[in-house]
Amino acid sequence: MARWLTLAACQTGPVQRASTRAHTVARLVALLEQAASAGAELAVFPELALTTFFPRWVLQPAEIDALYEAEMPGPVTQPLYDAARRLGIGFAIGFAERVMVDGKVRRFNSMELVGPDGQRSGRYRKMHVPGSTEPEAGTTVHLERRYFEPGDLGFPVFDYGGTRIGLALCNDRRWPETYRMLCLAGAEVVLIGYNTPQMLSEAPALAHLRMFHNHLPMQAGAYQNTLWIAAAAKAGLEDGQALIGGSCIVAPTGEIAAQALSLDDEVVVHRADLDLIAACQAVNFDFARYRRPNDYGLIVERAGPPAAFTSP
Ligand code: CDT
Repeated sequence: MARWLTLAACQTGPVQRASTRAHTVARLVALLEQAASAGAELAVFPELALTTFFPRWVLQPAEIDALYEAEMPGPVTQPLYDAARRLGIGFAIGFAERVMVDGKVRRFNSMELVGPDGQRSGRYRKMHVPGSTEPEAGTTVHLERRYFEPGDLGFPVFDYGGTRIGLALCNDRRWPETYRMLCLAGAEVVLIGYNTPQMLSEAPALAHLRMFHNHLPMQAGAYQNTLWIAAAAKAGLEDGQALIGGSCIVAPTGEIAAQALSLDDEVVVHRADLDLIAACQAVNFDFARYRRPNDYGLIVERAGPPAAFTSP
């Protein structure tokens, strides 16, 4: 029997620091309603969808806790979970997670997967946390490592009504390991949320490539790992910083099946043919038949210069 899953990438425009969480959640509910009315069964929201991208600032300790969620859902985010149940559509959402573990506060850049029953069905904590803990001269201030520790859950894969779902956040999408780990764990669909600045002061020569470098790894990751990908940006001018859009749904062929046109709240929907995964595997990526992990040689972390060549 043919297998289909209709995916929605729910891009948001900026979430300014002055916005209330309740106002932002109402925007997300409206996007979820649009996605459901277009027939979507599973939607993805951006990374840190509930707040401004606060790692662009050095904040005072007293300001920080208000930007994290101590529980999901909490009283303010509950309407989103209620909407999922009412509409019969699941979603994944990025948020700043604060948890107490053994009496110690831990903070992660996380994503939650919620089922069409409005119940939590998975959690991921961002593995590739970019930036620094302190502003560094000559670079765009990007302090994710000040506010989040790297994830401790690996790349889990979750069952979503018979489809295997993986999650990833922003910088993760640039790393081949993300897709390969999820693929090896059996993922069929990867949901990604991101906040990507348009300009990096340390690399003006790359400025015109920001969108290319957004789509390139997702298209390659989808193709080489036979995955569907739905990726949602937080876009537009947020608290003075321009964020790229380009939210999209990518097929296992590497093609972009649908893409956002604005830098604002926008829903992109595509009915994903899950059988395309097997077709792509049969053509090029029959891992069991052709992949040779035992023969690839010694894996050396950060290998030094190559040894002088000697003929055998
Ligand atoms: N949020 C996030 O991971 N953003 C990064 C920008 C890093 S710039 C130091 C990204 O890869 O888009």
